[in-house]
Amino acid sequence: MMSDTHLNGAKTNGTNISEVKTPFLIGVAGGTASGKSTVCKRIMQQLGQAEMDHTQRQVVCISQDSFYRDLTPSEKAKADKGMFNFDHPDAFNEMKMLNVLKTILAGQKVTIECYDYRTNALSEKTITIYPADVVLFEGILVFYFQSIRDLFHMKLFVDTDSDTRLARRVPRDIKERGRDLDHVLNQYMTFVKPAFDEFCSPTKKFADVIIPRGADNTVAIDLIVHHIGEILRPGGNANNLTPGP
Ligand code: UZR
Ligand code: MG
Repeated sequence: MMSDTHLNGAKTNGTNISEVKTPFLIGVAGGTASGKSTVCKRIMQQLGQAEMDHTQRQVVCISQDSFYRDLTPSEKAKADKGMFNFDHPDAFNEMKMLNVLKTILAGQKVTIECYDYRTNALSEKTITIYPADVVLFEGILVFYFQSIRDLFHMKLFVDTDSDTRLARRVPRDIKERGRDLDHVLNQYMTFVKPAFDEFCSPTKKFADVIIPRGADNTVAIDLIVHHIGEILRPGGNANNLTPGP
């Protein structure tokens, strides 16, 4: 949603608020293992920001994984057996997402907890997001919640075939997330696939840009990067965005 207000409305009540850096907030949704994180990484790399110190980085990326809610002991026991549905909207803390994104849009620094897939819980590790010109927020359900969806200035949906996604998800869960094959396939058929069809896939309609084939789609990424580059350019729109709606 890129209304005139975002692009032009640098003043409220006669006060120039352009000193407050309101980032351009981009939502990146798509099914599991569609390549959301890679698309975000490519966008950051192409903008030449990835290697920069994060205190001065103009483009930062955060993941919806950081907003899984705390599980009750019985939910935790289910999760350990692969019987908790992490692909359902109820698994997320909507208020926390909303508060953090609003803080970011207000140009303030925030600290975000990182998620540990091996323990199915937030870890001790945190990252601090400093005021940035562009913030990418990626996750399976970032367009599901209307309150969150309404905050984005631009919405991207990474659209990768489900067989490709499954072929990526299996080795990733085994290698990086410490699972065995039976567990991964069982979880996929029980929770991941039905939840994708019910909650994630329908949010494609909210996207401004749909990226087929994910990170392989260099043309789409180039176009997006070009647009972001325009925003970051001195005198570009990043200097006069109003805080999110
Ligand atoms: P991406 N997920 C886990 O596997 N374990 C957890 O503790 C938390 C989440 C999975 C979740 C979803 N599903 O499919 C995936 N399950 O992380 C989303 N089961 O992450 O978009 O990177 O694939
Ligand atoms: Mg991911």
